[in-house]
Amino acid sequence: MIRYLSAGESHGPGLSIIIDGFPSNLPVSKEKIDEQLRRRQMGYGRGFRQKIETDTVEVTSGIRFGKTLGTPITMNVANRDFKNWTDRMAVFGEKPEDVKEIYRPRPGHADLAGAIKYDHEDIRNVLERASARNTATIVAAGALAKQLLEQFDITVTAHVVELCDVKATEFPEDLAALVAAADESEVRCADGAASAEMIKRIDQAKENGDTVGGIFEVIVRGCPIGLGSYAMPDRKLDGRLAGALMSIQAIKGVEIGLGFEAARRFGSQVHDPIGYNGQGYVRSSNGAGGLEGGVTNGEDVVVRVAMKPISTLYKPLPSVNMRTKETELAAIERSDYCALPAASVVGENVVAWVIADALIEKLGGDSLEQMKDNWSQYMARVAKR
Ligand code: EPS
Repeated sequence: MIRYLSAGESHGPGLSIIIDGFPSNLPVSKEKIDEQLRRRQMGYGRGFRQKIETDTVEVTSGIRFGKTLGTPITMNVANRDFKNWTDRMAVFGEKPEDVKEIYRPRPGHADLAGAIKYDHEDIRNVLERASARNTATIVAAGALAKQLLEQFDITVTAHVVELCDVKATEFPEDLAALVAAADESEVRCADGAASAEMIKRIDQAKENGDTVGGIFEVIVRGCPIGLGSYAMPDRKLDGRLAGALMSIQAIKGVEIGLGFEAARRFGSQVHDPIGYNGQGYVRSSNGAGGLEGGVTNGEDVVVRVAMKPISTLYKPLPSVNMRTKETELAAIERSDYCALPAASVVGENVVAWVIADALIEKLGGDSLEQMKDNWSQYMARVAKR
């Protein structure tokens, strides 16, 4: 089992994550972690903040000479913007007299419930941690997970399939071509025509002081049969994926394979016939999205994730001043118009984390060498069935 604890405020000194349970002797590239952090910062529709930040990771434990030790790994990502917030976000000292407090919660944000739950007058105390800035640490963890999965030829990729009312309809079937096309697109959408339309929708939102969300798809290729389990609800891999993805800021829905569409069809149009090709079991379709009974079935794991539009609106919705109880417009915090392309990168890394967790659970092993031995043995058994 791998686990992590993360910490950090959006405009505080920085973000941290401590990871426990990674096997020893895994070669780790800092560049590959920084690359995922860089991808997370990209995308059309981001606000001014990304011009300030160039996220990179500083590792302060758990890695020696480029390999994991099997001990807790600590990673830190500095907030470059903190230098502009040293008075308002000071860790110690008195609150400055002129500090601008926030009393008007934004509909859709954690502002209202958070301020009541934790007894904060100044909503900044809530939004700093609720902020999607924190996804930088999750991505750093996912980037590490990806490096473990690479050792077993398991790849995780993501692309945007819908943005507001625009749907991608034509994208390459070949995975490498799909990824290349998504990488080319400013909205990470592999359908060129839809991409252009999506950009227009973001411009429209920006002009109207509004925001847009959408749907991205994550594809895991190379998963062996047998990750996760049907034996206990909390061991089901589909539940674990959905839980992890739903924990990303602004995510409101997750579907696996056909997802909600399966509910509209007869069973014969949903389930994937089983064949045998002399080497293993094969399917002629993948409506299950690679998961049956909470266990991987050897097909691609396919997950689609819905992100709501960001809740900070430059043309704000009505809210209530929590001090005076008067109806006022919600507060405006500097924000993005659309963070869907970034969310797809976050989702990709979160899925990598969950799959790595399931792989470690399946193969056991305190070291990479033990994992590889167990992999060979398991794959040999699978081949005999
Ligand atoms: C966010 C608001 C914006 C985003 C931020 C998430 O930050 P700021 O208020 O500093 O402009 O840019 O996302 C990031 C900083 C990031 O790195 O993803 C929010 O309110 O959630």
